[in-house]
Amino acid sequence: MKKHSTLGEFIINNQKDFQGSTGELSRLINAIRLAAKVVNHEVNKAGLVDILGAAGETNIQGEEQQKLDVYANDIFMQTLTNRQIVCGIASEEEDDFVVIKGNNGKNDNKYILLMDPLDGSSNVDVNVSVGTIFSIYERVTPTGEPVTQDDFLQKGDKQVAAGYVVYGTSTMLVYTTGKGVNGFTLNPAIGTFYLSHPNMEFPKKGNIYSINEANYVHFPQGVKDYLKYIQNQVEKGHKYTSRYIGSLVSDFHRNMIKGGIYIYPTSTRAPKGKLRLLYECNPMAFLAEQANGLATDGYQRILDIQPTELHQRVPFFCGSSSMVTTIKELMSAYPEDADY
Ligand code: AHM
Ligand code: MG
Repeated sequence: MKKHSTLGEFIINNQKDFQGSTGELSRLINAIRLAAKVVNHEVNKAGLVDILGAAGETNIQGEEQQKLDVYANDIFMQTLTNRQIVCGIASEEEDDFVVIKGNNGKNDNKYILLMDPLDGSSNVDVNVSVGTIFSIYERVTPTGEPVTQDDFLQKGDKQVAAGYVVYGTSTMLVYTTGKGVNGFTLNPAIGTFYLSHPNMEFPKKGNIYSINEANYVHFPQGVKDYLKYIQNQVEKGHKYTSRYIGSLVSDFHRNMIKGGIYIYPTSTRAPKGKLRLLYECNPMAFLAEQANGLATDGYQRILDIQPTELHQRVPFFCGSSSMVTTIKELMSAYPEDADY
């Protein structure tokens, strides 16, 4: 692969890695690439909201302004539906999954997609990075039939591809098809993503921990023990640092590059955690494992969890392998259902 290949070239070159490939997955990633560019354009204009009008208001052209997370959802939904490349979509913004019907009422596509179209969207108002997260599976029900809940409630281990777009100081699309993780940076002048971060990997050890420490008193004892362990290590001269953007995609992205752990545990306030298994934790866990990292719910590998609901929440511990292993060991001193 030459150094500065574009995402389009990369997708074509990698298609041959999949035996018997029909190009369906390539077309799907291409559609995500297109939708990401459209959403990026709109996210970039968010700072002009005072001039163009806030969500719910009418702008000078007389158009109703949409909230950005609703807008992002519509763009991804429309792009994937118009191109007829998936047979079903589940989204954080939709109560139930959506069945995509083909032109003649029949849909022969084999993939379903789950997404969080704009994660961390409360950060938009203050000009902080947000992201799109996506997860792709092959359907398990017969081709041609309308998809059912069974197609969406698959273990994360069955993912065919997953990735995210981070709308940051640069916009990047990072994804895996199970053969490592690659990152592409958008050149906004020409609207092209270039391979900028080939074979991304979490450093085995890291010194960044990302957690909303304001919830400390509500955390399980194992998490409190880990934070105490970090403080003791700092006292001994180890360099740990706390970094928390409050935007999962951005926190994950930084930790993957620099080495670190992201933690969103259960708490007395959020007994099941906050993050969603199907379209936040599973895709991030797949990426993490493909990048030599680990992801657990504190006790169990995220990708082994059998989902029971579309919008299910799980605690999430994800990042550099040695950090995740340490916190898992500390968690194992307490039963999973312990009162704290
Ligand atoms: P959202 O899907 O409503 O945007 O919430 C998910 C976000 C994550 O991006 C972020 O890591 C987390 O919520 C922050 O939560 P908190 O403000 O409780 O620390
Ligand atoms: Mg979210």
